[in-house]
Amino acid sequence: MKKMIAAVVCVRVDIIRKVKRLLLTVACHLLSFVGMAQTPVSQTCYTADPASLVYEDRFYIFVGRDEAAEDGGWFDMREWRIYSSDDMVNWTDHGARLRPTDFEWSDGDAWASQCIHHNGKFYWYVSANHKEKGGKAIGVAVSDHPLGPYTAPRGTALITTDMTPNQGDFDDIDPSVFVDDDGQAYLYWGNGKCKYVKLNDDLISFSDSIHYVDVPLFGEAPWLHKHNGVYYLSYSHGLPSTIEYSTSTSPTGPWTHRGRILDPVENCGTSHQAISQFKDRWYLVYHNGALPKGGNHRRSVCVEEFVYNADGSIPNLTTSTEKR
Ligand code: FUB
Repeated sequence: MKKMIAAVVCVRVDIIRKVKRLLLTVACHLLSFVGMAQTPVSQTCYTADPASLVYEDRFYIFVGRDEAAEDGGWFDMREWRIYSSDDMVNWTDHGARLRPTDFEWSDGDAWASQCIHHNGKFYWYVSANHKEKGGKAIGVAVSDHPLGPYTAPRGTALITTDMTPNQGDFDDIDPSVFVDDDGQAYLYWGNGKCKYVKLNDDLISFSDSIHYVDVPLFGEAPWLHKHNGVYYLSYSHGLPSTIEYSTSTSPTGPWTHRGRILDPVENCGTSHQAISQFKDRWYLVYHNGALPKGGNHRRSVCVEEFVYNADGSIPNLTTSTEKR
């Protein structure tokens, strides 16, 4: 009798699971039918620190994967992943494409990254632990295709903690590279203080000295983009973090604070954003902690479309888990 009851329970659990799966699939199809984004972009793993890249009619998002346990008190990040879409509704999960251990100098912590396309190659800048020098460092991997394979062209990191002394273990994080119309590339990064260097033409080295930039309310996560000839530097501020931005007539400043793009996000202290134009529309990608069992170290990357105000300012965006 006990065996029969157990068998019936098993069959019912199985049916419930199948119905749930079916409902989820139908919901996803309905969302795509009415033109709504699947957001968060990944529903199957936690993702953070998005960086966008537009290439050949596809919108790519490069992220770090959050693998902390539900009660985990700190980041557990071991890989960088890529997602892409050609309609901002349906997303392809390309899986893990780079790991800290792909860099000779690193032994872990896949913190924020950004990939850019320049002169036919893809340069993926990352922040990760430096196993000998300590602290976080910034390195670069290169590929002929946005999805890789990526290889590290130098045996060493590009930026290490000894180059920016006395600022703590996390000051060399969150790389963001911007190539201006004249071909000059700028690497921005930092926590606490915002820094930049002009990169050499090879994009994997620099001869410039490191500049410390005065950016109002700067916390971390710099992202530089250009719109109608104006340079926009967005970044996170405070904890729980907001996303603020400043503008300038030059990629090196001086920077004038223009406003707040995002209030603190749902269920997560940090905030990290990227901004790109795709098919004549502008998108902000960011993370929150809104997925079930999500939180500070189990974040989720989302997308929000926005329209510049008439004066070129970026509106304060009401983010949503339901619309793009
Ligand atoms: O994901 C680890 C760190 O948290 C990033 O480098 C910061 O931008 C913050 O999001």
